[in-house]
Amino acid sequence: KTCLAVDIGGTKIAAALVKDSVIVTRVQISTPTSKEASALTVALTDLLTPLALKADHVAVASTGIINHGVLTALNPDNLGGLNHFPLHQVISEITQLPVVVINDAQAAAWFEYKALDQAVSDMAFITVSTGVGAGFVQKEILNTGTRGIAGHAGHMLADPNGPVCGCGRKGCVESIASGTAIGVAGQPFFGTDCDGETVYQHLLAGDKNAIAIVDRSASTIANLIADLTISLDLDIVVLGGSVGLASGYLARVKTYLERLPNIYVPDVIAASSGADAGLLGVALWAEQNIK
Ligand code: BMX
Ligand code: ZN
Repeated sequence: KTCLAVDIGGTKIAAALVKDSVIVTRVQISTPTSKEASALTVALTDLLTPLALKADHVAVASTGIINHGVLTALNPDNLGGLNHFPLHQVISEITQLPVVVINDAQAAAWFEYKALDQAVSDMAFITVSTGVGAGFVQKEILNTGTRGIAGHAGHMLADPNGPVCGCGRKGCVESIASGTAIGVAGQPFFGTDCDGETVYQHLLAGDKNAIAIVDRSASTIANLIADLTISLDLDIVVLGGSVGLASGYLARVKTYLERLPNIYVPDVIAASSGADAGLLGVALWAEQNIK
């Protein structure tokens, strides 16, 4: 069977034909920055129509809360303000194929879990990217949540005096640690065009302000890992996303974790499949869950 896998993120939408867990064809576009649902429908139609002809079913991983196929943004800022979209219905109409949809970080968690080379019962995957997402495997089962919310650990409290998050709560992990937040924190030092990558370039050049901003992100993620470990009894945490996989970031997270008592410190490893974990994970998920 050939799966048309789709990964809808805050900055890019990727689509691929996947056969036996191998990507055969892969295409990518920028996520429309419009809060009009029609912009996303048009983009998906152009992207998916040609690929659907070669597929047996469709597996979609998307940023946002996926509640029975409907996408609701927890942080609408990550989707250009779009906060409600009937993803399952729209993609069914475009492709005329069976469709499954789950959250992007949940999908990536499933791929990373299956890719582990040791027997593990409980793991968390954390992506630090446009936002901060997570997916939990508990007793060998991916927790997608009754309402699709499970895993949204990027919106746990990191600092009650922190910035207001796009979700409306003050001081979420995401509002401090995400690539977007790193970029915003860098603007007073590096100009209004500054994004996460700009800060990272300054960090690599030894800039003190950039180091402080990335360290704040890394220590926030270390505390999140500790909180998840003590609440979910984790064997291992896998860290991914463009920031999570950036040079030296994981080492910084580990430095902060090592200051904590042992019981809070799981094994922490880098994601094995960088940018494709969502695509491959949701394709694997569909094998078991397509109706
Ligand atoms: C946000 C939230 C999560 C998502 C996470 C990572 C929205 C639109 N998204 O916390 O559902 O998993 O970002 O998303 O509310 P990414 O776009 O950074 O991969
Ligand atoms: Zn939030």
